[in-house]
This record gives sequence, structure tokens and C-alpha cells, in this order.
Amino acid sequence: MSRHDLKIIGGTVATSADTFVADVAVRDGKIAAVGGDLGEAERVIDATGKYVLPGGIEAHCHIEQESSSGLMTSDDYYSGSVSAAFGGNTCIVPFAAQHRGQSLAEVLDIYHHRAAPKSVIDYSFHLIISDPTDEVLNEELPRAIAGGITSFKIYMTYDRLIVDDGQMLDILAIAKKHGALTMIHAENNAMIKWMSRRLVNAGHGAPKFHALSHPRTAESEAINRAVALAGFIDAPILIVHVSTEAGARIIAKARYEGRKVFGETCPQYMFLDAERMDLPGMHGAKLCCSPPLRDRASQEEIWRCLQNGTFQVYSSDHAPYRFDETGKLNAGPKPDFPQIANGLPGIEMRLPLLFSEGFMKGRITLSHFVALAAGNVSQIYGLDHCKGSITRGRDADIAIWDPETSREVKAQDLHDNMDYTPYEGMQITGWPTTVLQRGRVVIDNNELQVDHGAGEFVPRRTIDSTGMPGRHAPELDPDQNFGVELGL
Ligand code: DUC
Ligand code: ZN
Ligand code: ZN
Repeated sequence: MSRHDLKIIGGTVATSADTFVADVAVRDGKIAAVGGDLGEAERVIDATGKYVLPGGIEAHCHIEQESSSGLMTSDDYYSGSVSAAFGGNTCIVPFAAQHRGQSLAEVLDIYHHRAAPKSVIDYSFHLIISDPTDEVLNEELPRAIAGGITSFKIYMTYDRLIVDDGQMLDILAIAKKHGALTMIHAENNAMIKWMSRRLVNAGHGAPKFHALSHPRTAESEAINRAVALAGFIDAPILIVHVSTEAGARIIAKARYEGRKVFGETCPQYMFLDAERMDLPGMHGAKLCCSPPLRDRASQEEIWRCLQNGTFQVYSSDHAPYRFDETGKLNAGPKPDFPQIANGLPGIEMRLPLLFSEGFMKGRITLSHFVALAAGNVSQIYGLDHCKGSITRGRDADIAIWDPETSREVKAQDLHDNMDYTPYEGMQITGWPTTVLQRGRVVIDNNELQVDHGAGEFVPRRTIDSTGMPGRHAPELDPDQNFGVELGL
């Protein structure tokens, strides 16, 4: 047998299903074998005492993206992807955001040009759809899906992004027809605007009031509506960044009923609370995100829903805006909270937080960690033909984690382009020490080993709804509606 390119020996390997001690052989960028007695290799990495896990897939991050008001995130595809890699990730799926009036071809072209020369790890995109014209729906979206962009996000809030219920149904119907997944930012726009106006008019414009302006019911009402609309036509949806127990319960119930509904939460809803926003001056702006931070009781609920599988996806929602005039304070030195850019950085901390506080503290198993880091995401977003598992034939995208390394989190040690981290001062045990992409070392000894543009675009497969029975409403069923065929 000819030599493998690489062998990782002696480590504890985990997939979403199993944990076992094994060697891993790599050839031509793919996992060639997993087991013992795998033969010779050009290069050997000794992973004794370490965990050999699939590289993380970060499926919700905003990188080199203009917000709907034109503000650019503080990370571009270089700093964002480097930071992701240091956090144990080998693939990112950021957003390519359509602003009203833009064609999707134009949007995708812009983001391909941003990512290709800079990203150090593999990447794909989700589209954000804010202008679902007939041409977008009937021609551009099907073309984008055929080209491997098999998911898109829509917003039920923000005046420049919001789609109304009818537009949502149009988008969901196209997604269903062509095998795509619709990600939904579910918050009730009117409730948020109503609260914000009253708070600001009463002189409560400080950052800490941002959390009050996004009531819990704004989230649960919108999740309920999204589930009802998607259920009506039996289209698959994923509710992103769920922050409340009430929202999680709606998702759990929908799944119990066999609806094609997935749920995502984020570390900020598990580790941070809104009381922390009560800081002097404008410092609370660093923690303004939407949905907002809640309280300690909800953190526990969100943890529970992660443990019990209500949430299949755990993402950073990295939306980095520096605490200066280029980011959080771009509307002036003392803006009222509605003028503060929404978002927190977290792409590098997502997995170390879950490894340390989830796996190392016994809240989740190692296999569950792997499922949340990469396995579930690869399945849900159509990447499981090439990524998400230490399995023969998949890309050799591997992160080796050392459970003995313990470090205090400091913004200055992170690799994003930010001037703060919300997790400053936390003691984190277990860090990725070596990261490989398609068998090539990306990070070793705390050093980046690849150049700008080493990552490649990954086209994704259409969404597999096998095992999620679903059924559309009787009014849409030709057996029950006088034979009317509505093309769904
Ligand atoms: N939604 C996100 O997904 N990220 C940042 C802000 C927002 O509203
Ligand atoms: Zn959102
Ligand atoms: Zn987001």
C-alpha cells in the first residue's frame, strides 16, 4: 500500500454518533481511513491525550456585509475567517445580503469577489432576501439554488429588510419547490417599534433599554406566525437565534407534530444576560444585539433546549461592530439605542465556550458537541457530502482539541478585527491546537500556516427533508379542495 499523506495517531476521535480511540489517515485532502494499523504516512501528528474532531462549520456569521443602513461589519473575509479558524472552524457560511433593488446575481458576484481572495478556510453563502420581486422569485432564486446556494434568510423585522406574510409565503413556496431552506429572523416589527418609540420619548435611550424594546412576546409571536405560514404549505424553515423559552417551546411543539422546523440558538443567550448592559456611558452598546440578551433564568432554559435537541444548530451570529465611530458609535458619540448597530462578535469563541462549559462540565457529550459544532449543520445545510464528520471520503477538515489547555479570554488574544469581546475574563478549558483543511495545516502552535485565499467556495446540496413527514393544509390538497392544483 502506498503511503498516506498524513496520519493523526493516538487521539480520541468523535463523530456525531460515536467516540473512540483511533488513528486517522489522510490522502489527497480526504479522510482515507479511520482505525488501527493504517500503514505508513509522509507526516504523522501525535494526538495522544487530545480529541480529533471534525472542523467546526459556522453557519451563521456576518462577514464583510453591509447592514441595511450601509454600515460595514468590522471583519472582512480575511480577519473573519482567520478568527473562525483559530476557534476550531474549517468552514463558514456567512450571508450575501440583497438590498432592495439589487439582483441576486449582482449580490452573489459581490460576495464571491469579497471572499475568494481573502478567506483562509472554505466557505459558502446564505442569501438574504429583502426584495422578492417576480424575477427574484421565479428566475434568480432557482438559479442560485441550482448553483449551490441552498438556503436564504428572511426578516420579519427591520423596515429595510422586512418581508410581509404574503411575501414570506412566496419565498417559502419557492424554497419548498426547489429544495432550499428558509432561515427566519422572527421578531414582531410593530411591537419593537412601538416599545422603542415610547422608551426613547420618555428619555430612556441608553443602551440598556435596547433589551426592553424587544419584548419576549415579539419573538414568540413571530415564531408562531412563521411556523404557521411554513406549515400551511409544508415548507422547511429554520428559526435562527432563538433567545426565549417561549420561542423554543413553539419549535419543540412544531417538531413534535412532524413539521419541518429547525431551531438555532447562540452562545450569547447561554452565557450573557441583559443586566450586564447597565454600564457607564455607552459601554452597554457592546451588548446590543437582536434578539436581545435576556435574563439568567432564560439562559438556563436555552441550555436545556440545547441539551434536549430542540435546537439542532448552535451558531455564533458573529456580527462584529467595533466600539468606535466605524461601528457601534457610527451614528454619533451618544446615540439612542435604536441607532446602535445590532450584533456581537463571537466567531472564535463559539466552540471553545461550548467545549469548556458544555462538554468539559458534563452538560453535553462529546458526540453532541460534534453534532452542534459541525455534524448537524452539515446535514441541515447540505454539506454532508464533503464536510462535518471524521468519515472515510469526506474532506480532511479536522480540529485537534487539547482538553488540558486552560486560558482566560482576552480580546487582545483573539484574531478578529474587534476591540472587545463579550466573554472577556472567562476561564476556558479546552482549545483547538491544530486545525487542518483538506489535510493541510491551517493553524498549528497558535500560528496561522496558510495564506489569504486558501479557502474555497463550497456549493451545497439541496435540503433533505427525509424523516420529517410534514403535510400541507387541506385547502392546498387536490384531494380535498375540488382538485385545485396550486403548484406546490
Ligand atoms: N440579526 C442577526 O442575525 N444578526 C445580527 C443582527 C440581527 O438582527
Ligand atoms: Zn437575525
Ligand atoms: Zn445574524
